[in-house]
Amino acid sequence: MEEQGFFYRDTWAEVDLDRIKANVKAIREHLPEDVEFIAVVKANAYGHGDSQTAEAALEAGASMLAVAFMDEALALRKKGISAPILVLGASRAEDVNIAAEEGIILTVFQEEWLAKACDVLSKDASISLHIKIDTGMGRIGIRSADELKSIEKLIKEDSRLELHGIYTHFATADEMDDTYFKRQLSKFKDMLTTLDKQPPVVHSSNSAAALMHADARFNAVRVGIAMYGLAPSMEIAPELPVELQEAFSLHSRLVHVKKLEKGEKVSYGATYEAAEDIWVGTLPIGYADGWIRRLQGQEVLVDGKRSPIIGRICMDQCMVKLPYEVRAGEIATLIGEQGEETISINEIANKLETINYEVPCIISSRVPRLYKQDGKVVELNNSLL
Ligand code: PMH
Repeated sequence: MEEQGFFYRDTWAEVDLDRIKANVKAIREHLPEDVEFIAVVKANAYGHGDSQTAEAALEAGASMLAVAFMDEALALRKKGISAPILVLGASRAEDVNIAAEEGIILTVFQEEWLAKACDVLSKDASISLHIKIDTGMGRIGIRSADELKSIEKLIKEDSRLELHGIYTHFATADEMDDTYFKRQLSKFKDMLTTLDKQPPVVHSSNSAAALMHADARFNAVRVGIAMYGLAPSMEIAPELPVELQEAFSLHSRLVHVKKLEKGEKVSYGATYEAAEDIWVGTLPIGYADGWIRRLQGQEVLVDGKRSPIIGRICMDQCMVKLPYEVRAGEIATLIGEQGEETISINEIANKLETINYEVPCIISSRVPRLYKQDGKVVELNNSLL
């Protein structure tokens, strides 16, 4: 058995935990002290690594974690994370005992679900719940005051259930026009007034709202994207009150370098033809790593220079046009800084006509993650070995 976490391929992602901590601290400083920071670490912490990000965020001032579904919460428990974890998405009522055993907080948004969960829950078990209100996102959540009252009553009547929180989610907090946002906020406030008693944790804000809308903070915020150093949208990026630093970078090494003569072709379909004699490098990264075929033409940094990907991107490899002859073994930076140049996650998102959230999420688990803290590598995670 090899040393765990080692990797044998010349492609890896780096996650700068100091930057995640700096982002959490910068956001925290912008919030009143009594507002709890819920670190959103779903989807393997937006591709950054769930437990590593969770630990960094908790150290920097987060007090709670949020994930999308129970498996993600259980994965964090397995990795020794003992902080409160809220499951934001739907869980199966049949699974409440597992959540109860592991101290995982579930989201409730249906009366029938709650009734079933009560049936299933062991006599001596107890579980904390957050009620989700749908104020206009149209995804999951209670939509009427009557249903909210019934759910509150059911929870109050069962001593095994603790109403720990209530929340909603905004659809347009990352836009400058706040008309729809205000409508959602006012609906949430109305729903809160129908409660007999407000639970300890009331939250509505994602990164955008936490940073841009002081009136929507209540006593906790759920921060994802900003913690990773990314702006929630290009529209509000120039308006953000805090300085954020991208924590994720992606690197590979040239495994082969050759000179192509004018007229020679590259990759599947032989669609690229050298217009003159050129130097070409091969990188061991491809669409199975999340470096998808749409990234053909995107530049990578080699020797601090921008070098475009030429020809079709293959499953595990792609080719770049080098500025001049470069030794095999040189590092190619696909996302991040090299010399004077930077390729940001936003540049990749732009090329893919998508949002920055999607970029680190799609870099597949086949790409090992290397964690840096205080300028040193502190952990390697290779999901394959
Ligand atoms: N709360 C909920 C319920 C979420 O779904 C998300 C992100 C967040 C908080 C954090 O948002 P932020 O990253 O903008 O700070 N959810 C998603 C999603 O479902 N698709 O993209 C982001």
